[in-house]
Amino acid sequence: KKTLKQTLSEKIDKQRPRTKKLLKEYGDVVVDQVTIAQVIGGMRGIKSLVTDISYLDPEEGIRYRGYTLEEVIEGLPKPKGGDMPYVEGLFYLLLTGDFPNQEEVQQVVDEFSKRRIVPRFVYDVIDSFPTSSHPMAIFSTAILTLNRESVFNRQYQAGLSKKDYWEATYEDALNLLAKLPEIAAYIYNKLYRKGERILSDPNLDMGANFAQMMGIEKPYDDVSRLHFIIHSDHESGNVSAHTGHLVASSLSDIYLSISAMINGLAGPLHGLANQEVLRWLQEVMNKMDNKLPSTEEMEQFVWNTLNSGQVIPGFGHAVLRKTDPRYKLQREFSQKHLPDDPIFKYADLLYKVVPPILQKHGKAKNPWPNVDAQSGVIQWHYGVKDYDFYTVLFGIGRSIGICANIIWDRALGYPLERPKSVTTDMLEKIAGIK
Ligand code: NMX
Ligand code: MLT
Repeated sequence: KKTLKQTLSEKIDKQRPRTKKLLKEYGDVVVDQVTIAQVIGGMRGIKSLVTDISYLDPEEGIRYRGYTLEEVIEGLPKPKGGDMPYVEGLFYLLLTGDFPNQEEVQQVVDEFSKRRIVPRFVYDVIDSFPTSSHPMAIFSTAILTLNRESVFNRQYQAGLSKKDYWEATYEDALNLLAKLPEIAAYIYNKLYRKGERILSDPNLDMGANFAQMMGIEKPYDDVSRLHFIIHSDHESGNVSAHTGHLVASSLSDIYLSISAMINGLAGPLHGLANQEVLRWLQEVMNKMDNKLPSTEEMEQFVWNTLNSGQVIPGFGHAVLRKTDPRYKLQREFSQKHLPDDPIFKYADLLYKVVPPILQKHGKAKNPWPNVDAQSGVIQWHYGVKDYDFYTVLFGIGRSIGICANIIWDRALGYPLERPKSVTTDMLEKIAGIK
């Protein structure tokens, strides 16, 4: 039976000539034009990156390897007794474009299990952080600390050939992904449970193992699987994916690249928004003495936030122009599993109230909720109430997609990323002002 690495190797051999042909024979074909608004405005919309792992349509939302999230969840094998698929199967799909069968998934589960033990020095570094530190800073540092383990670095120093870069990167990626749930749970227990530690079980899949280490009963295994799967990839231009790609393009190893992307994810306009949603909701709940506000009262809270110059976390998007399908999936999950949860009711009220207000406010190009408006609600319900931790969960998921992307970057020989900058003077000349 073929391993994931063998299957991937065949896919890479097939893909390399396609990229080579585009580059050699069609390199001069124009893909996009760039306006001054895009240059000043965070490069919004410029088609300047390539990935086959996922594509984000503004209206429809994300597809992984051409499949909607529903199709991915439907098509991937599920562990016995689970409603959500193996996260390891998603990694197989993102890397190869194929849905694995049960046996192929089990191979990946076993690979992860073998590689999950975290070296002592990583725990020592985590232990040395003050407990008032943000978990994302600890998470990023713990990942960085693992850089000394890099197979890629070792082989590069020994004279690795370019065509083999991806294989060493693949080893690093698996070694890191297998350890992330262990590292995250350790940070959680250190910060919020006085260091009480529940060990992992080598016989469990990633989602179940994470639930076990968090000490949370079913269906938190499915919650974790769903969470990691829907957060894994969002094409290449988002801050975390782009950072991972950029840093890896200088041949920094997986640990340096993933640590860097985690730092981008930790910003409130990106992944940290899921923490911000809960913080904002808690403020509203405190003001309301935990009573559900009326529609008018909620509208007033939203306007107060906007009028004080802040954004409404969990709403808006740089690409999406409709409700995020990741939001919808989590809302459906909440309707099924926690319909009476007070925080869910609050979040649902926001779904009704915020979009028309943002439309009236007239600034946000997309008034609809994004993934972060729901994810914390589910975590809260299952007892993970320390919302500072939520972005770490996002980070585990996102690492899966970015690792898959970096492996392919190396396989296709994508070069160092180095766009060109201009000065304001130059822009004024281009605009005809000077
Ligand atoms: N609340 C208030 N104002 C908003 C919001 C919002 N949710 N979304 C956008 N705007 C404002 C934005 O600040 C900007 O204002 P200004 O002209 O004063 O600079 C204006 O509307 C135009 O912004 P857009 O072009 O619609 O959005 P952009 O592509 O620049 O940014 C986000 C996208 C996601 C950063 C923005 O919508 C936002 O700040 N949302 C809230 C934070 C959030 O939920 N982030 C998570 C995104 C998903 N993720 O996980 O990464
Ligand atoms: C993401 O998942 O990365 C966010 O939705 C942000 C983005 O796509 O820009």
